[in-house]
Amino acid sequence: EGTDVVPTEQKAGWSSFIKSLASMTGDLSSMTAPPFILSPTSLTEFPAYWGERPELFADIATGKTEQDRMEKVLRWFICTLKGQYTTRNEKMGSEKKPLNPVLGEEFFGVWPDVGYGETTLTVEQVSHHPPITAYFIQNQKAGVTLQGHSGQKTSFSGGSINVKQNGHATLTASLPGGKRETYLITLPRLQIQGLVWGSPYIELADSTAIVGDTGYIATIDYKGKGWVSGKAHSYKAVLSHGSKSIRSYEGQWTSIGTVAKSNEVFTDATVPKQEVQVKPIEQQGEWESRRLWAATAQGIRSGDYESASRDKSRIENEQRQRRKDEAAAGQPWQLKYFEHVDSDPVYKQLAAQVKGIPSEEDAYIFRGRA
Ligand code: HCR
Repeated sequence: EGTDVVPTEQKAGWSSFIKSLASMTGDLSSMTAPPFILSPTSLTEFPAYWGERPELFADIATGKTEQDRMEKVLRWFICTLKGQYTTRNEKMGSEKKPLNPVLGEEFFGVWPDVGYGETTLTVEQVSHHPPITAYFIQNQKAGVTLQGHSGQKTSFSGGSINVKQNGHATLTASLPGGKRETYLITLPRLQIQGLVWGSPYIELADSTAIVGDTGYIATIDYKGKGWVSGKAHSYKAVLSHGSKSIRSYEGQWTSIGTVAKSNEVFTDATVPKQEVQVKPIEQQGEWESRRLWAATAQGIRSGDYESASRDKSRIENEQRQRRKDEAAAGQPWQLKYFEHVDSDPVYKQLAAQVKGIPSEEDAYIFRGRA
C-alpha cells in the first residue's frame, strides 16, 4: 500500500479511468480500463471459488445435529472468502478487471473424488447486460448442492469503488432417511480500495446471513482495519436459533477465526485451496470460457494488448450481430442449463426470517446437464 505501481506510459490512462468512475452508472464491466489492470480470466470462472474447499463442502451433510450442520455451512462459507476476494492479488499482484462474459458463455469444472465424492461445477452466463452469472455445484455422494447467481451494481465514493452484489445462493444437504435441509446465503458488499496507487484490493463490508430452514441463523459482520482486532479482513459471526443467541466466532477471513473468547479454531483459511480442474482447451466447446477468450487472454498475458483488444472486439461484434439476427428472426436466446424465475420460493420463505434483506428475489434454477 502506498506505492504507485501504475506503469509510466499508462499513468494518464489510469487517472482518466479513475475520474470516469465518478460518473459511472452501475455497470463497471463495460468500461474501458488501461491494459495493466486487465485480467485474462472471465467472470464465468469466479463461481469456482465456492468449491475450492471441497472437503468442507462435502463435510456439511455429515453433521450429527442441526446446529452442527449450520456450523459446517458457516465454516465452509467463511473459508471460501479468501479465495473469492484475494486470489487476484495473490496471483497477479492486485485485483484486476475480469473479462466481461458473453451471453451463453459456459464454464465447467470438477474437483476429483479423493475420498469424499466428486464435486462438479456448471456455470452459465445468463445475462450480458447487466452481467449475471448462474452456477450449480454438486457433490452427489456427499449429498450437498449449491445453486446461485451473481451480478454487481457499482458506485464510486470517497476514492473507492463500492460493489453491491445482486443475487443469492441456496445450499441443500441431503440427510440419511431422505430428509433435506436448505440454507439461504446472502452476499457481502465489496469495497475496492487502493485505486489511487494502481493496486486495488477488496475489503468486505456490512453483513450477510445464512438462514437454515431448521430455524438456525448465522449473521456475519465484516470490517476492515480498526475494528475488533484492528485488523483488515475481519469478521464476527453470531449463530442463533429463534431469539436465542448460541455462539459467536471472530477472526480474519483470510487466516484464522476462533470461537469467541476462546482459542478454539473455527475457520482456517490458510489451508491450501484446491483449484478446479478444467478440460484442455482443445477439448472444450466453442462457448466454453477458456476456449472462447483464448486469443484475448493470450494477448493480455503476453503484453500484446493490441491483439487482445482486436480479439475482444471480434467477440463483441459477433455478439451484437447474433442479437440482431435473433431479434430479426423473433427468436430470443434460450438459456441452456438454468431457468429464470421472477420470485424464488426458497428465498422468499427463508428471507422472511431475517431483518433488512429484500423479501423477494429472482433466481436461476438449475435444470440439469446432459
Ligand atoms: C467487482 C469485480 C467483479 C465481481 C467479482 C465478484 C463479486 C464475482 C462473484 C464472486 O463470487 C466474488 C467476486 C469477487 C471479485 O472480487 C469481484 C470483482 C472485483 C473487481 C471486479 C470489477 C468489475 C472490476 C473493477 C476494476 C478495478 C479493479 C479497476
